[in-house]
Amino acid sequence: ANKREEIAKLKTRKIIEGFSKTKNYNRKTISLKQSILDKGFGIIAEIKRKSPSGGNIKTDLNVEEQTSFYDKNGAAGISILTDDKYFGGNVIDIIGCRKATTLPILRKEFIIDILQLYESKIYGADAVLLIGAVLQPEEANYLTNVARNLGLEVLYEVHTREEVTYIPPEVDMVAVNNRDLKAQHTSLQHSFDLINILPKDVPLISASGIKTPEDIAKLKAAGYHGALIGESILREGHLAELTKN
Ligand code: IGP
Repeated sequence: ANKREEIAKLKTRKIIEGFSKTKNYNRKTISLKQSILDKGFGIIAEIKRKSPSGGNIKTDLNVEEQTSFYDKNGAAGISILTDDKYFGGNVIDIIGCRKATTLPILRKEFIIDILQLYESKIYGADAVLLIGAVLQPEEANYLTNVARNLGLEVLYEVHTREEVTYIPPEVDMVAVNNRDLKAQHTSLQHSFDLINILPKDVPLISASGIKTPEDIAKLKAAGYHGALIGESILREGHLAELTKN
C-alpha cells in the first residue's frame, strides 16, 4: 500500500477509537424491527424539512416537537433525514429526536462509508437505512455487517427487481421505495408488484407516497408489515388516523 492509504487506514482507526469512547457507543439499541412487529402494522414517521420531489415541506419544524407529536400519535419509530443538501437535515437533529422519544430512531442518510455508521451510533440512532440503488453488492454486505456489529439494525431499501436479488442476507428489514428515483413520481403499485419476490423472513416496509387509511389497508392486505411516511403526515398532521387499529 502507498503512504496515503497507510495514513488513511491509521486515521480511520483513530477516529473510530475516539467514537468508541463516547457515551452512546454502548447504548442499548431499541429494536425498530420489534416495534413494527408489536404494532401489527407499524408506521415509521419521517422528519424532513424539504425534499427534491416535495419542495419546501416544513422548513421551520422543531425536531423535538415533531418527534413528540409522532410519539403521541402512535408511530412505531421515527425516521430522521440527516442529509443537508436535498432534505435540509443535519446529524445534530438525531440528538433532538433522541431527547424527545424512547421510540426507535432510524437515521436516513446516503450511507457509503463505515464512519457514517459509527456516527449514527454515537448520535443515538437505533437503525440505519442502506440504499440498494447507491451501493455495490459487496459494499452493501460490508456496511450491513459493520452496522450490525455496532448494534444498529439495517433497513435495506430496494426499488428495482435487480436490487432485490442483491439484498444482503443479514438485513433486519426490507423497504420498497415507491418513488421512481428518476421520474420522482410515486405509485403504490410498485409495492404490490415486488411483494412476491421479497424475502419472507423479515418485516417488509412500503415507503414513499403513502397518504390515506385506504393505502395502509391495501399494503397490509398485500403482506406488508409497515409503512414509512413523511410528506403527507408533515403536511396534514393526520398520523393518528393512519395508526389507529
Ligand atoms: C418518505 P414520503 O413520500 O412519505 O415523504 O416518503 C420516504 O419514503 C422517503 O423520504 C425516502 C427517502 C429514501 C429519502 C425513501 N427512501 C432514500 C431519502 C433517501
